[in-house]
Amino acid sequence: MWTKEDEAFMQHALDVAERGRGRVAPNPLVGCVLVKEGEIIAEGWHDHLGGLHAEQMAIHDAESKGNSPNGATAYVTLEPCNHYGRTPPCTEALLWSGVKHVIVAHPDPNPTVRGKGFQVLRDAGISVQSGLLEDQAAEQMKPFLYWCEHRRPIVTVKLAVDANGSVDDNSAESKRFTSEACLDEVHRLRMDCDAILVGAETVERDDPSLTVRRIKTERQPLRVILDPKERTNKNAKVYNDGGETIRIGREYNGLLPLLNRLGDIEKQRLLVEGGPATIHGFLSEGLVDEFYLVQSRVEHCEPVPSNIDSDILERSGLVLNHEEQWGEESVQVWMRKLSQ
Ligand code: AOF
Ligand code: ZN
Repeated sequence: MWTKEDEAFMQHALDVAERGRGRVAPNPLVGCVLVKEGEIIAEGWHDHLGGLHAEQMAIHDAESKGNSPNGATAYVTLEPCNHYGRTPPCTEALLWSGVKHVIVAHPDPNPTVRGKGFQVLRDAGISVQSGLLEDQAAEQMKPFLYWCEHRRPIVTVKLAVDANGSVDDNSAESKRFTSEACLDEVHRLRMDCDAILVGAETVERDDPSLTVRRIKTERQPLRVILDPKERTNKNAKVYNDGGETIRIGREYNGLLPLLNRLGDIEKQRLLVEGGPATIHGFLSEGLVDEFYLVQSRVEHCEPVPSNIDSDILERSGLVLNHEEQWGEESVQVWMRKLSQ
C-alpha cells in the first residue's frame, strides 16, 4: 500500500521529530512533513513542551516560505490531536490549511485523542491512512506509549564495569574509570530521561551530582535517592545544589509502588544508575526494560563484582538487542522481550 517515496517522507518526519528530544516530555516526539507533487514543501516538529505541535509548525513553515499547504499530503508520526490542550487542535489546523491526505505512523493512545483525530479528519472528507513505519514511531515514542498504557515510567539501567565485571576498585578513592567520550554519551542518556535513581551506597561513596552537564539542556532530571535506612548524609550534593531531589526513606514500600508514584508525576523514563544492590533489586522484580552494560578495558586491583552477566539479564526477561561504542567502551544494549 505504501511506496518507497511514502516511506522516505515518513522517515524524514521521524528524523525531524528527533530535534525535540529531551525537551518535550511528558509529550511524545512528533514530526510532520508536507508534500506536494512529490516535493517536501515544509517540515515541523514538536520542539518543546508548550510549543507548537508538529503539524502546526509544518503549516507555519509552509506559509512562511510562501508555499500553500492547500492540496498537500501531510506525513505525521502521530495521530493528529483533536483537543484544546497547551495548543489548539491539530485537526483544525490541518482542515483550515486545505491538506487533502494525511498519512500517520502511529495512533495516539492518549484517551483524549485516541481515534478522534482520525474520525474528525475523515468526517471532513480527508483521506487518512495509518501504520506507515509504525514500529519505528513506536520505538521513538516508547516512554510516552508505555506511560499511556501503564501510567509508570519505563526503566533504563546503565552500569559501567571493568574488564572483569567489577563496578569499583576498593584499593582506590572512588573515581571514574570510563573515557571522557563515554561520559558524553551517559549525559546524552540522562538528558533523555525524566528521573535518575541511585541507592544510598552510591550517594555515600561517590557523592554524585546526577545532573546533565556535558551537553546543553534546559531541563534537569529529577534525582531519586533510594534510602530506606535513611543513612545518606544530608550534606550530599544531591540535597544541596538547588536541583530537584526526592529521597525515598522509611516510607519505601517496594519498587512497583515507587514506579507508580513517579508515573503519577508524569515521569515516563527512569534511569537507574546504580549500584549493584539497587540494580539487582530492579532485575529480580523483572522491572527493567532496557539495560546499557558499559564495558571498560581497565582492570580493578581490588574488584567489587557486579554479578551482572548474560544469564541474569536473560532470566530477568531481557535479550541482547545490539552493541554500541561509547568512546573507548563497548556497550551491550539489552531490551525487554517483546512478548512480555
Ligand atoms: C499532535 N502533534 O506534535 C503532539 C501531539 O497538552 P498539549 O496540547 O501539548 O497536548 C499533548 C498531547 O497531544 C499529548 O499527550 C499527545 O496525546 C498529543 N501530542 N499531538 O497532534 C504533536 N506532540
Ligand atoms: Zn496536536
